[in-house]
Amino acid sequence: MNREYVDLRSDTVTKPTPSMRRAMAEAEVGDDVYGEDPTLNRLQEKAALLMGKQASLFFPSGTMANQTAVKVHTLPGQEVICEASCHIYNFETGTMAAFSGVLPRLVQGDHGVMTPASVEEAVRPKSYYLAQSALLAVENSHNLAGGTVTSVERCRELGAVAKRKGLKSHLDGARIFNAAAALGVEASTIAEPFDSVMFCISKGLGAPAGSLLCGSAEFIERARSVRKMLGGGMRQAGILAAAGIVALDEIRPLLPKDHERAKRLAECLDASPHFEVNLEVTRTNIVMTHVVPPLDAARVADSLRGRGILCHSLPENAIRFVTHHQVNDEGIERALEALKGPF
Ligand code: TLP
Repeated sequence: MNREYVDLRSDTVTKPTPSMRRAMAEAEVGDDVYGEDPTLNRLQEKAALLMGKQASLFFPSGTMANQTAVKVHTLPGQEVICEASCHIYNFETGTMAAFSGVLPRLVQGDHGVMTPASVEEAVRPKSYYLAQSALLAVENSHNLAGGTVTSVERCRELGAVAKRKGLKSHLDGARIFNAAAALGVEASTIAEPFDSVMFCISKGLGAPAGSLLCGSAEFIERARSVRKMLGGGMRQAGILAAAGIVALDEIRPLLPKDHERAKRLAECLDASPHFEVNLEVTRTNIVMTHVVPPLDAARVADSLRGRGILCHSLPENAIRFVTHHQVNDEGIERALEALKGPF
């Protein structure tokens, strides 16, 4: 990618820092399929501690970790209750159906946030002829809704409904540290009501690859065999884990700065006649903007590319901008200049 671009397509575009590269080069490694990679074991211990769970397991991607959780928590023919615009259903290529043989039961959230009542309503009554509800999946922060955050209280209420109704619960916390920074709490407080949680080191934290699935020791043992089934046992993966440890130590504290930059972008966009942003729910590093017709989101994104700014246009005339530690204040100002148009 040309150095001149300000890349706001996603926080997944972040490249390893020199400090990560050094840690990767020097990492002590072993065969993780034998459980013998000391650096990977260190990352897994750290992840479990940060999430307040007994154990954790390293995966090459968030998708594999999420779908492993679905597989472990469900049986074929059962249902997963999830928010209508969640990643696990919309962007993971139908894996819950293809791999776990389960049905999604969608609940419409308010900017991605479900109510306990709507979840309770979606739970199927016990019956031999109905697909049985097995799992509640929550996403925090919520990507497609614009990086929106579910409060700690709401997480507790959702976890409580799942428990009361006999469902397992999983948190897609790909960006849980963004949610934690926005809420001013520890990530473990957000994860506490859920049986399992997945977080990514490859997004705003900036590591080159990897996600951690965390839960009880028994859950993680079952997840280990599902991961192997998927070909996700990676041998000397300590090379990647080393970058993940640096990401957690050095980049995690920078997330509030990404949020400030996203806020500046959101406020300027909303002040423009061409864009609308819900400023109230824009609290993390994702800015979802509605493009005001007759302007067309895809055309605007194309035109921005021509001016060195990369972003994603989405259905419903929306554009997503994602801030991360490799776009500084100057990058944001360049984006704002380009966003003045004309388009
Ligand atoms: N999100 C990506 C794209 O897939 C949309 C992005 O650019 O934001 N959960 C959530 C909430 C995610 O946002 C993502 C990736 C995943 C899971 C999957 O992670 P990966 O890409 O590692 O499989």
